[in-house]
Amino acid sequence: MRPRTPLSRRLHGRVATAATAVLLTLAMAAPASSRSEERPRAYEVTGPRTAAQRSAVAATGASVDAVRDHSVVVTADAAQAERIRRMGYRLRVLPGPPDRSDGRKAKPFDFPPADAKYHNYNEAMAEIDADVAKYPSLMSKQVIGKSYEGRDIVAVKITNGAKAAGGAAAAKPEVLFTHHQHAREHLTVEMALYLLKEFGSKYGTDPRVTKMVDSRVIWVVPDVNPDGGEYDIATGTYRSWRKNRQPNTGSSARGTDLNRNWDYKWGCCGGSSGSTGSETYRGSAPQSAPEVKVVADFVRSRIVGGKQQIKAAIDFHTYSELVLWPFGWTYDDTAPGMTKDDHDAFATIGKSMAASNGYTPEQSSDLYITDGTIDDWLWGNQKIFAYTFEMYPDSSGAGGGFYPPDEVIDRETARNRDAVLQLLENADCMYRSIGKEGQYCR
Ligand code: 3K0
Ligand code: ZN
Repeated sequence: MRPRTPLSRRLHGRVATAATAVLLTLAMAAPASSRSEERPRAYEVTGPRTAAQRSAVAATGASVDAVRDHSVVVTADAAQAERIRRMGYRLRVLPGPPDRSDGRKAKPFDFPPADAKYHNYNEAMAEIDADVAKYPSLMSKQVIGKSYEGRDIVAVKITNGAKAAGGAAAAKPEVLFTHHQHAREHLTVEMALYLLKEFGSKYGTDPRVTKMVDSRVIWVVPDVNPDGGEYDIATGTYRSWRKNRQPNTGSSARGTDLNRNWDYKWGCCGGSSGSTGSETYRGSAPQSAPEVKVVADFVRSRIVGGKQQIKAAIDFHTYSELVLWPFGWTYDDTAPGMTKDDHDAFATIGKSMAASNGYTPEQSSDLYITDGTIDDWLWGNQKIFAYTFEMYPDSSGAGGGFYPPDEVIDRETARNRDAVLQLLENADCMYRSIGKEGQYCR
């Protein structure tokens, strides 16, 4: 394994503070339904220190939601919690999602009143349509397929001359931004809406934005998991839902973890679960989740003349403030399909992006082993330099975990502006970052 910044430094500030404890206590006022025994619950697990120990915790089928120097936060059902306990670790139940009702009732399928600035599915689609209507020469929208429950999954194309089919746009390096694979990670949809606004409104005045919109094709898929997202907010009380909403044959448990369902080393390595009830259920087969198939087909459709046009990508998640790169299926830095030069280019640009947004850069498997993730597929199968950004907050405490208050949306989306521009600027030759443009890009 490559040398790493000491964990204690990387995790500076991630340990719960007294203020956090107060907030957590207040948040205990969450309705009983979110704390019921049948539902998975959030736990702090004290003891795991190494990636191997964290992978063993994840292999129970719990999702590992945050990593600290000698503990993790997981979402686990009772059986998974018991297995983790039997490993000798101490578990502490964490409060359920916060109550943001402000004492008022939320509309069905809407965010609670105190988080009204978040966009539900219809609001996000309306915002996208408004942006496309406002910047018709820069943006166009495509419906690339449907979710399990029949919602449109859309891709927005941003480039000067976006309406032109092929032609001038065909030669431009393409970059993909995907959002909201995990239902409860709503801040990622706001990130997508920010990108549309930024590229539309700053074109012609901001030189970096203008240059990228002129010379790249930017694809934004704002909502990969609309069914899961809507389910998460349907009752006015956050449900902490992660997966999609597809039924599973022979089981009452619904949902596939989309980020374990991609067709590369699917289920290979103990980084996902074969149990339908698990938070990291990998699905019945690679791409068995319609949402994954839709996005994968879209990516494959960008192979023109035998060449994949998409050169780089970011898949946005929350939380932990991380910049991650592949592979997740192995601890090794280099592996079949990942040369030293590939790894060095990933790491160099990953670290540079992290320097701008203050996130922690590392290989995905430094956290824990995963398999069937989008990044491993995008790189392993399509040779697209794919990163995962885990957005704000850095810990499960004061920042609100998966549910940061809507006051942070503007700050935490704009925080990634420079990193996104850096990726776009590097996309024509990622190997330039390691001084090997001549070898790889001529
Ligand atoms: O590539 C990765 O390591 C993905 C990390 C991601 C996941 O799918 O486990 N973390 S999250 O579920 O907490 N957003
Ligand atoms: Zn996620």
